[in-house]
Amino acid sequence: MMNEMNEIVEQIQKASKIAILPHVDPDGDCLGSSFAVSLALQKTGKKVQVILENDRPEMFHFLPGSYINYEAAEANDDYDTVICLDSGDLKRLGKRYVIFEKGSVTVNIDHHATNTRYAQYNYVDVNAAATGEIVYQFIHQLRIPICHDIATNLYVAISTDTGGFKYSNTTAKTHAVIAELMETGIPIADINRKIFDTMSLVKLKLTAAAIERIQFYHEGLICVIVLPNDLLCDLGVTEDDTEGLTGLAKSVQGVEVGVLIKEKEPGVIKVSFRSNEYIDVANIAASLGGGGHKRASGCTLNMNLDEAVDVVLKKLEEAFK
Ligand SMILES: [Mn+2]
Repeated sequence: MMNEMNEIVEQIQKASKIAILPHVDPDGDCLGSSFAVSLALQKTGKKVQVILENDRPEMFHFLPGSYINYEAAEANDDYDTVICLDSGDLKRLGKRYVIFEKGSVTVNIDHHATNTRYAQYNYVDVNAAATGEIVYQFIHQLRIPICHDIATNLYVAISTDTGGFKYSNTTAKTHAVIAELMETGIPIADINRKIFDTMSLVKLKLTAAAIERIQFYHEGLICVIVLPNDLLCDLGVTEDDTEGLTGLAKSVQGVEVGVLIKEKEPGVIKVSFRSNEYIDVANIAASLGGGGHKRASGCTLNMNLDEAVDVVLKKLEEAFK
C-alpha cells in the first residue's frame, strides 16, 4: 500500500494541471475529499479544478472550495493528471469519463470493496472509513499543512461516511484523524448541525410520504420504501432530499435490510440498500450492476418501477437463504 501511495505522490508532484473528479450525485465524502485535495494542491502552486457532473446538495454548500461544471471543463480540457475520488467504477464518472480518458496520468483513490482499479495508479483501501481518511494520509505524505478549510472538508467527508462515527467502519484511526483535524479549531457543533440536524420542508413532507409507503417482507426483516416519480415531482424533491430514507427503513426494530426504490424518471430506477448485521448488500448491488459496501450499497436499474421492485425483492429473498 505504501508503495502505491508513494507512486501516486510522485505523479501528483510532477503534475501541473489537475482535474479532480468526485462521483456523480456527490455526497459528503466525495465532495469533502475533492475540495481538500484541491485546496492542498493549490497551496503547492498547482492548477487544480474540481469538476462536478451535477450540483452539490444544498447541505454541502458551506464547504470551502470551488468547482466548475462539466461543460466549463470540456471547453478547457488540457488536464495532464486526473484524480478520481470515492468512485468505485468508471460509471461513477458519468459524462466526465471524456475528461478521464484524455488524462495522460490517471489516479483512482477510493475505499469501496467493489472498486474496479480502472486508473493507471490505484489506491484502494477498503479498511478506510471514508475516502477522506485516505486523503488525509496523502496530504500528510505530500507534507502540506492541514489548514482550517482542509480540516472542515475532511471532517465532513469522514463524519458523513461514518454516519456521525456510528457505523462499523469507524475505527480508532478514524478518531485519531478526527482529533488531528479538530486541532485546527473547526467548529464541529456547527458543522454537525448543518449536515445531520437540518431538514428542508420538502424533505419533511417526503419523509411523511415515505413512512406511509413502508412495506415489510420476509417476516419483517426487509423494509422497503418505494417512491414513484409522480410523487417526487408533486413534492418537488431533489436528489439530496431522498438521502437518509434508506437508513430510516433500516432503523425499524427487527429489520435487517432497508431498501429505497426510487423512480428517478420513468425507466430509470435508483435502488439503495442498507443492512444492520449480517446481509452483505455490496453483493446484492453488484449482482444488479451496482456496487458499494457490505452495509451500504446501491444500483441503477433500467426498467419500469414494478419490474424493479420484483427484481430487488427476488434478490433479497435469495440473500436471506
Ligand atoms: Mn465514501
